[in-house]
Amino acid sequence: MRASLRKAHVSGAERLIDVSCLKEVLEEMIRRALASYAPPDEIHISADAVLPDSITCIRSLDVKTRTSSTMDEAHRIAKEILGANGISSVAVENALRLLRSGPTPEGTNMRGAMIIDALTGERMEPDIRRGVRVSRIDYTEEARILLKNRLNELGIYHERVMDALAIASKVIHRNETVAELCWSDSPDYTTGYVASKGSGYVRLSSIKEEGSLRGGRAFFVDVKDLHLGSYIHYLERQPVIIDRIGDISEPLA
Ligand code: WAQ
Ligand code: MG
Repeated sequence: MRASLRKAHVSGAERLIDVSCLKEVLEEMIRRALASYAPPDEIHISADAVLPDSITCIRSLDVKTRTSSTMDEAHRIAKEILGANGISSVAVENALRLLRSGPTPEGTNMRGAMIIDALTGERMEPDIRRGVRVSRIDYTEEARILLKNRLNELGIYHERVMDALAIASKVIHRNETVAELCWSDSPDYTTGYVASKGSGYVRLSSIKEEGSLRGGRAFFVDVKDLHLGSYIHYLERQPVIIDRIGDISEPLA
């Protein structure tokens, strides 16, 4: 599902489900579109069949939570983790700047993500207004329930955490991805994350100003051995199911 207001993206969601749940999930998609921070004037919902044999099963990334009291502190932690993963400071600064100002040339949000060269900081996605939209990703029913219960136990459950962990786990699973940086475009959701193979999914509170409408995603890639077309095809088209849940740690101050 994707919803927009005056052509600007306001909400989206992706599922990979058994056809028997289609009606229920389509209703859920409409509920979500209508619950976005701005009431959309366009909603697109599409459903297509995938071959069961083409599905890859993966484990979700381990989850940690780092609590910051200021945006500077959250950005410092983000830089530290991204730097430790070998992402150059020019690439990190570029991503932070674009996510703060709105990644399209008009300074609005994209429907998808930026792909950024981890060394040069250059953008590589073919359409810098749309970005690359990760799709065909979901949890098995058992994994979804397990994760939801665990997040609830730790007091960090939010529908956004479930969705974002699924996206990050799919993105990081692919070898060309070095790390991801993300925060929401919703003005009232100020927790974002950095994800990588080494660090797992690290939630960072206060990563954006309360009230800011700007958000997005940056996938940092290693361009050595990168075939952009097949990388994007994996993100957008390869069906991936999370059937095992990684460790979820208690929030750290
Ligand atoms: N594929 C690629 N990019 C996407 C996708 C997707 N499937 N969905 C959203 N984006 C991009 C798009 O530019 C959005 O404007 C931006 O990301 C933010 O999307 O653990 O809610 O759905 O508490 O607003 C992080 C959760 C929440 C942190 C992120 O993102 C936590 C969130 P939103
Ligand atoms: Mg949003």
